[in-house]
Amino acid sequence: MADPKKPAAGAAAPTPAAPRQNRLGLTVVDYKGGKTTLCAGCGHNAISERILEAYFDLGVPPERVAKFSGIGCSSKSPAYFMTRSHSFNAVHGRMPSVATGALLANRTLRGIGVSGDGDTASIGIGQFVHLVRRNVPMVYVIENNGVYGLTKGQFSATADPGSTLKTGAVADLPAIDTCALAIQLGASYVGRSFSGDKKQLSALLKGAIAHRGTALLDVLSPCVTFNDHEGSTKSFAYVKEHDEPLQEVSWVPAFEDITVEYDPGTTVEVTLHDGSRLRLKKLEEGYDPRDRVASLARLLSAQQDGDVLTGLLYVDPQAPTLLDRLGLVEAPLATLPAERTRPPPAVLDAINDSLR
Ligand SMILES: Cc1ncc(C[n+]2csc(CCOP(=O)(O)OP(=O)(O)O)c2C)c(N)n1
Ligand code: SF4
Ligand SMILES: [Mg+2]
Repeated sequence: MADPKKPAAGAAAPTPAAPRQNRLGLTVVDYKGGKTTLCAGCGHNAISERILEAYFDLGVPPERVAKFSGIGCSSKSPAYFMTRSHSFNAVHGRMPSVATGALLANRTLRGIGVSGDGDTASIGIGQFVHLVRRNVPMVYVIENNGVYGLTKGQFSATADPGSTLKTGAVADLPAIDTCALAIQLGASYVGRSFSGDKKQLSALLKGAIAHRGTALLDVLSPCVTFNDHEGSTKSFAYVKEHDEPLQEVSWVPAFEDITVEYDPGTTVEVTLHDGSRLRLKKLEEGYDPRDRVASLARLLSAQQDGDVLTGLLYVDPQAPTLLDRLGLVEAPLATLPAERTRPPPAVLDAINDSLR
């Protein structure tokens, strides 16, 4: 008897389904990067996948995106998504100043920084805090594994006190919570997620891309080679067991009106600057991500209990960005001709006269 799953002899082979296209007519292949050289199972690889899918789904032209990073396994990640975008692999801990300069020079670029917990919270903390307090318009992803993966697993400044290395060394200093720090400094979009939580991370990334100021995402991303053992608080097992989601995050882009099912009494909706919406179904009674003081209090109490609070922790869609504060012209500075950047003689004469 003929096998019903096989085409009959002489029949044409079925045509494979055409790949899904986004609103620009591009397929996900147009958003791919180089082949990863990171360890198999490294959390950073999953984050790269979520990032490229988010830009694809939102229909952002890859050529309009500028990727920035420092040094570390995490900072190698921009090579593994969106080859067609601009990219700058900076010095260890110095990505924020490079990104700030580039985004000031060309305000039409959509910036994304990918950094590590060492790159951001250890060597780069001085640069990080100023990027956040300036509200530089960009997405900033910290791939947080609690160690310096690239240099063989020493503790970083986000390692929780009491956690151990494979060697048995115990972390004895207080951990820096980059989300609490960012909220305290006036950050305008702050979330925490886990590389293994596809749905939550995708929604938070899309919200971050649509946000107009600094959108900080601290993403727990286990280092399978140096920090995925029993004494670690950044291992797959620990995060799965202690993950405390604040809400279920749904994302509605400005260009698509999808009806998301939700229960009115338990949902908060945040409209971002471009008209897209984040719908947050509260799992926790009374949590409002627009309340800065409450978000800090929740973070500190979760920390005390050894829980990993995930979700959208804080958002202020209207906070002025660095570009607003500087009153930058709409045209990118990099494209302005000399006549527009050089003051005319009459202006210089007036300044000189005023100093006489
Ligand atoms: C100025 C400077 N100091 C030290 C180093 C060595 N170094 C390279 S990567 C790294 C830590 C990276 O850790 P993290 O940012 O957490 O990235 P991961 O590898 O864990 O993803 C260090 C200390 C360096 N490259 N440059
Ligand atoms: S050493 Fe750790 S952080 Fe680096 S690629 Fe391997 S698993 Fe990832
Ligand atoms: Mg690290």
